[in-house]
Amino acid sequence: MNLTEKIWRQEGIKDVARRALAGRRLDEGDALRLFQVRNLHALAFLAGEVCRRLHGRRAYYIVNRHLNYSNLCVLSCPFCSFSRRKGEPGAFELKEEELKKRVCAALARGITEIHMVGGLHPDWPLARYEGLLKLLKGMDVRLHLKAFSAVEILHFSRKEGLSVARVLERLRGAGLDSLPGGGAEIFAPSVRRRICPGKGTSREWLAVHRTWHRLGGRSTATMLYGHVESLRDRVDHLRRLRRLQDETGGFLAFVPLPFSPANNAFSHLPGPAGFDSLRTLAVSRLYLDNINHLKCYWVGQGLKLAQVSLGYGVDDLDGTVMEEKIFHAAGSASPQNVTAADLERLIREAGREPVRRDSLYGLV
Ligand code: V47
Ligand code: SF4
Repeated sequence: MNLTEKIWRQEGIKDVARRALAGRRLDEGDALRLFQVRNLHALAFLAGEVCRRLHGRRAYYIVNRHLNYSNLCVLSCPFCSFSRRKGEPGAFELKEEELKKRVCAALARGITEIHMVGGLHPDWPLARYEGLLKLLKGMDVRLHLKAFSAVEILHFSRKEGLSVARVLERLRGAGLDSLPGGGAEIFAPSVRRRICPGKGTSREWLAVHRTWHRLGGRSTATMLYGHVESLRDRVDHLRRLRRLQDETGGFLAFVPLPFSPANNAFSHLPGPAGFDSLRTLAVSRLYLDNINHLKCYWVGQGLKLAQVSLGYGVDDLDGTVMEEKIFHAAGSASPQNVTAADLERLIREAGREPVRRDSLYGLV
């Protein structure tokens, strides 16, 4: 018996490890057992092997810019440090001219994607969001517009009295290319009631992505972990995503987001340990056998942990991001001026081959 097998036996996961290596689908019980593993090396080996079969030595990054049009929000999720009410200190709404200036500077730095989200704005009509998309597309038709989380889409649909499908069609007509994965949080209703009351159900979040996928669109999925949820809740979240992906195949990547505790109503919680984050990434890689890419969002995880995560099943570090507000409002100390060269160096130092990708994982 080699050392790896010995560790699997010690951890009681030899059968799960064998199934994973044979390319067989793991069930929820398997995922829960993997979440309880104490020796991370056992998971690194397995998730690393699955990642290698999918992507070889390649690890992806994108030259992109995040853009928040406003932080005004009709909700006040207790984990959120970003949102403000009208007139509150720190509240902002970017005028079209300001958005244009930011995107113009980013285009000069070679971005191929804008990732644009905001709070649930109390007043703006759908036409305003259509106008933003048209404005950005007008600056460079090749620019990929990844915008509006499922929760924003639901908000637009309720405010306008339009179906989700109609809202998505109108936004696509204005230039929307893909949906980001925000707002998923944790799907279990008992957790949602505590962390994001009023935000809509998991069914609604999944229905927005299902509708978008049926329209031929692609999207990403997230999970906000490390607050009040249990490991069972995480497994339940992954299960619901895997089921939808079996149905539509529309998710490009999964992005676990670590809860950041500064400046919000959950600041008494510590946030997940690095150990927990690596374990969560590895289990996600092993359980989500139908989502091709696993992204470690370095802004939330920190650059050093993001680099280490490349040994735990991760094949994508997201991008240059340029200006990030949501995690920084919640205490992130990640730098705001990371370049493509920085990301390439991190990836190379981890023994992987850096690949600059576009938004659909084509090579740039
Ligand atoms: O929807 C908010 C989360 C999301 C906190 O799709 C928080 O590729 C941790 O969705 N601590 C926005 N998380 C970011 C996001 C994202 C990021 C990178 C890539 C992609 C992608 C999506 O951040 C929100 C919410 O789920 N969030 N506050 C917090 N205090
Ligand atoms: Fe608003 Fe989103 Fe923050 Fe909740 S997480 S308060 S919906 S911006």
